[in-house]
Amino acid sequence: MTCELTSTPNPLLTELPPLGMDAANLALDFRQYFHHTLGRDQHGTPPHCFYTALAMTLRDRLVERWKATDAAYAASQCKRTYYLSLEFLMGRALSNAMLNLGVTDSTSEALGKLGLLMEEVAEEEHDAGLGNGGLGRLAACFLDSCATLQLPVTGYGIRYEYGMFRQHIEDGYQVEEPDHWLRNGNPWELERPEYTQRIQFGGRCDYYHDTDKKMRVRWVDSRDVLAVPYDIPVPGYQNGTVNTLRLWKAAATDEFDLNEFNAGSYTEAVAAKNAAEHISMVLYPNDASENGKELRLRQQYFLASASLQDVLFQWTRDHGDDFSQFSDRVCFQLNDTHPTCSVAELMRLLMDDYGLEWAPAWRIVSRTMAYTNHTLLPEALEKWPVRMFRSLLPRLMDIIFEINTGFLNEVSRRWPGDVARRARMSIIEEGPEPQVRMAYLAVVAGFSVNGVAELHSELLQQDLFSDFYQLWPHKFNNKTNGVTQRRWLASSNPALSELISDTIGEAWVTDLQQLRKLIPFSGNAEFRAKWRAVKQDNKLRLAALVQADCGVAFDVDAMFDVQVKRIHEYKRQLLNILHVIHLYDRIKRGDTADWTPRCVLIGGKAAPGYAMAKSIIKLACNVARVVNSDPACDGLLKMAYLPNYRVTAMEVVSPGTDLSEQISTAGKEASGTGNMKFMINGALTIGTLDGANIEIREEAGEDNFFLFGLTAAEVEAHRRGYNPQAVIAADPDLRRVMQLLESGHFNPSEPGIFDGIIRSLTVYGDYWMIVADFSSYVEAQRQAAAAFRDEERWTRMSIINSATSGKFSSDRTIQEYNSEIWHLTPIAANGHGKSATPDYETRHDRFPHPCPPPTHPYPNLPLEGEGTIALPPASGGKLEGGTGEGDAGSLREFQVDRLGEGA
Ligand code: 26Q
Repeated sequence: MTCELTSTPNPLLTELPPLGMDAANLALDFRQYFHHTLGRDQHGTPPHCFYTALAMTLRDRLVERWKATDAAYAASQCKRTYYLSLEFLMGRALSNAMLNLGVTDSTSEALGKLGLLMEEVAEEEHDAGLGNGGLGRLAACFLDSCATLQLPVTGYGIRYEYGMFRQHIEDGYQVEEPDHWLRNGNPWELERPEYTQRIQFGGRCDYYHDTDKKMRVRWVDSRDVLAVPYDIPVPGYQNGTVNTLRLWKAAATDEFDLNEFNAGSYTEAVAAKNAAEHISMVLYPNDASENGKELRLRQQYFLASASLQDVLFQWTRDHGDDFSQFSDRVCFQLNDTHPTCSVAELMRLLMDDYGLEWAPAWRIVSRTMAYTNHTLLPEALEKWPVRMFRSLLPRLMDIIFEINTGFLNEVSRRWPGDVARRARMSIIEEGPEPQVRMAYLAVVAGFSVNGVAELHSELLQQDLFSDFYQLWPHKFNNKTNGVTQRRWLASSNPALSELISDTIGEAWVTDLQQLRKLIPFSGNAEFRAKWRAVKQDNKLRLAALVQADCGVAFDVDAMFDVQVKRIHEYKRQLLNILHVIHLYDRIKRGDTADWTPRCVLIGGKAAPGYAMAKSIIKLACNVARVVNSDPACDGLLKMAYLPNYRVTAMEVVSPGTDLSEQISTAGKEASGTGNMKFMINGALTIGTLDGANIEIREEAGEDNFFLFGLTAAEVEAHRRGYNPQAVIAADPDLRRVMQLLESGHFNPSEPGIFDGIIRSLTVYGDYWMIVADFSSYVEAQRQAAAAFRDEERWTRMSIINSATSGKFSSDRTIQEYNSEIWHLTPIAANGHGKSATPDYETRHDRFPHPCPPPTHPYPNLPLEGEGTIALPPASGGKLEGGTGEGDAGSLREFQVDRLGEGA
């Protein structure tokens, strides 16, 4: 039961005076929380209490704006997007909240008065590591951009009790440890038990005729689980907007206990409760699908069903059971296939719970679902055995068969008699163990299918989804990824941010293309000196981290050469390690003329079951040990393996990096987003023509990028008749590297442990083309080293990289999602929660490319002669502004002149 406080003016509901944003008010609230809420004093206070008191102080300010934002969205009846994702890799929230509220300085002052150091308090926060890597962090960057653009977008995910495991390195081996990130509580979340949903599993379908003699379906005899929402505020940048990330926790139903209890078994009742709560217990730590794990399918359906029921609950509260406007007002963005159960679940809810017929339900589903693909790797494409699917989700399985029947009929109409094509395109893969192909389900149902970089989207159309592209070319589009500059520059690199703002103003914080204004300053020696000084400071910070976590001393005058990302064969950390061995070999042979001292840092987690990835970690650690303990390498080469790489580590790593390693086999990395974080912070990239690297190089100019390796097309062509052993034999550098490896030089007391790696490069045919790309990589590394020795040249290139990184803001990405897929109108949360900066109502002037009012919600979708679709009310002047005034377009020509100068 909920309380309805609707009677006569009730003082409980009248608005409170706005909370003060100055140091005095913040300090007062902090003390209040410290003493009264947390009940602490001078004796033995655990350090996390200081953090909690501060988080609560800031959260109050967020909640003010949160409620105002909710009210503004409700009042405008605007269209909304729901971003469905099994992962949200949020990292820490504290400094982001301060930045976006505009209270970083006043908070620091307040804490200072209380004898506390902000940096120390902030260190107490655990990362919210509810994601594996790129896909999860992308979701977090997108939420930040949506709030900053004042778009009504809600994230839906799972509140995992245990996020991404913590990684230790013991004797060079990865050791996983559970990440109990909620141990000290989570001050940012708000439990909302009043919006609990019920989720069904198992049981069977009961087909019956209703009172109108219509055939209906009931899902009966199911084992149910409750989904309890926890809301997390997502603040926009100093604009009064706070959006919501709603995370679901699994809980047992009451009758769960009761049934078992009545059967006389208390312990079984508790065990059953446990089983229910397992669903949200742990994030799967694989960033390629772990096929066939039933618990993972449970998680996926749990998220889909809870979120859709929640959306439909809100819809019917506002519109009754009139769904005629639903697809004009609602969009679901599926973050990869993981939430694709949503397609069938929305059909089920509309038909079985709300009484719609198949055709109108399908019309709604196929106009509201949009799908983003994040991988081309065949092993990462999700498939579920029909048998498992049917026993866990019987009603959904029936619906998927029905969708497939309708779809295959369409295929037959388009390609009569083409049986092979029907089998190829079927959502159900036939075979001894038939499987549901989740990506095909998403493509069939979605009105939009996008890849995450130009090359990737192109390959989706030409390769993975080519049959579907022929059938429905209008569905396919590209949305090149981006990252939020608020976290990845403003917050994580304060010194560079200050230098940039002092030089070109602060507008880059919400309009990253403004960085182009830095291009002319690359020619200014004084500015270059300042840029270098900032980089040196950031390298000191990174060196301190490496010293603390790896026990290796990095010299800040050396080139910091960094590769941090998940460990995967296709990302080719092995190629990087082979290059280090090559440098070591050169040192040992005395080939050190014109040497550039280098510190190589590798970091990242391996999926616990991925043996080859774990061997690669071990090899990196062993090579590091040999290099670092050989006096011949002193002052020339150092190497370290950074344990437990995560969002918070990247906040120190990217500002302190000189050279960013983006060296995947061409055609395999969908986009990459680490590459963008490094570029924004002024690192130069050594990379292949893969993912977003291609676009990074286009923006920076080819002279400011160290390119090597086969292209995606060449990789495929190369496979025919490729003989890596012949290539090794013909390359003396690589031959010596392989000899060192094979001789056991890096594993004298652990014979044979790298045989798997060696064989993968030789007798198993080098699938990832490491041998094929080796010499070209070494040459690009030589060029990078030579460029680094000329510090003025390197600084110029560094500035140009940062200055031309504007495209890689997630603000741009989200503007594109919005103008081409979602068609949302920005809504300002005016007049409610006050912002620290008074000008937030006109903040849209900051965006150079406002979303135009939609002319047609789905510009590419042919309508079936049913007239135009009603649009949400246009937003007055809100869409105006940013016509290019103050934009840096004219600097492009300047750049063309300057690029290459001195290069
Ligand atoms: C699926 C089923 C069962 C268990 C696990 C999974 C699973 C989980 C995570 C599959 C894939 C992922 C994550 C994929 C990922 O992070 N992909 C990356 O997405 C980035 C954002 O678009 C891209 O930049 C990267 O290129 C891409 O590898």
